[in-house]
Amino acid sequence: MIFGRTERGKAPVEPVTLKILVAGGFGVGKTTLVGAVSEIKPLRTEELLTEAGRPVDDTSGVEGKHTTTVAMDFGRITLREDLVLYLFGTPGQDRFWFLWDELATGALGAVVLADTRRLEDCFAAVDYFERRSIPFVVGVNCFEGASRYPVEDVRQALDLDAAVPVVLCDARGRESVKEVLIEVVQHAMAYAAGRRHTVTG
Ligand SMILES: Nc1nc2c(ncn2[C@@H]2O[C@H](COP(=O)(O)OP(=O)(O)OP(=O)(O)O)[C@@H](O)[C@H]2O)c(=O)[nH]1
Ligand SMILES: [Mg+2]
Repeated sequence: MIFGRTERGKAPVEPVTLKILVAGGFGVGKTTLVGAVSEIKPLRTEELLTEAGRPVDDTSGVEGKHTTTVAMDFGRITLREDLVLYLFGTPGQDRFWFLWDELATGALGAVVLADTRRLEDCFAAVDYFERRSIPFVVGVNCFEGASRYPVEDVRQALDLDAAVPVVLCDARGRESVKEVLIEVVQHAMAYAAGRRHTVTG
């Protein structure tokens, strides 16, 4: 393709499709992230947060939040002509943990979204991917009003391996989210190549 013109006679490329999970604690911006980049109308499974859920659904920091994901988010983005990502956003609340194994099946990699005001909320997601050897990157969703920390401080606080990329992002921004996704794909590829090397070498 040159400036929008398809070269004649060239067979269309069958894109590689990869599954990426978007995980992290309650209200950290997972649904927002999938919605910001998806080129199809994202499938959402949002339910209203209710008065009954108030004691367990801690919305401090995201007071404008009225809904929560109860099963998953689904979106799609074409990163390159030959590379399509299917994005699966997980539910953030602990009571939906039973869905995670289903969602994680076949995932190439994951984004763990973090909010520096509630960093501990993403421990469980980090732990989940570490245990299953699913490569992940940490995306620090920079909410206004939250203090900015150097990525190395976040890495230390989460006790991450030096190889795990930590990137600052805005879950509402398409370009910012695309950068995070490119990082996940690159990290997952490097991880897979490293494993092949270990197995064959
Ligand atoms: N200021 C700001 N608000 C954001 C950002 N990302 C998300 N929000 C807001 O924060 C709230 C939570 O976003 P969601 O995308 O629903 O979070 P979630 O992680 O999917 O939440 P659960 O599914 O309930 O775990 C929403 O009201 C968003 O509009 C951000 O980068 N900055
Ligand atoms: Mg959600």
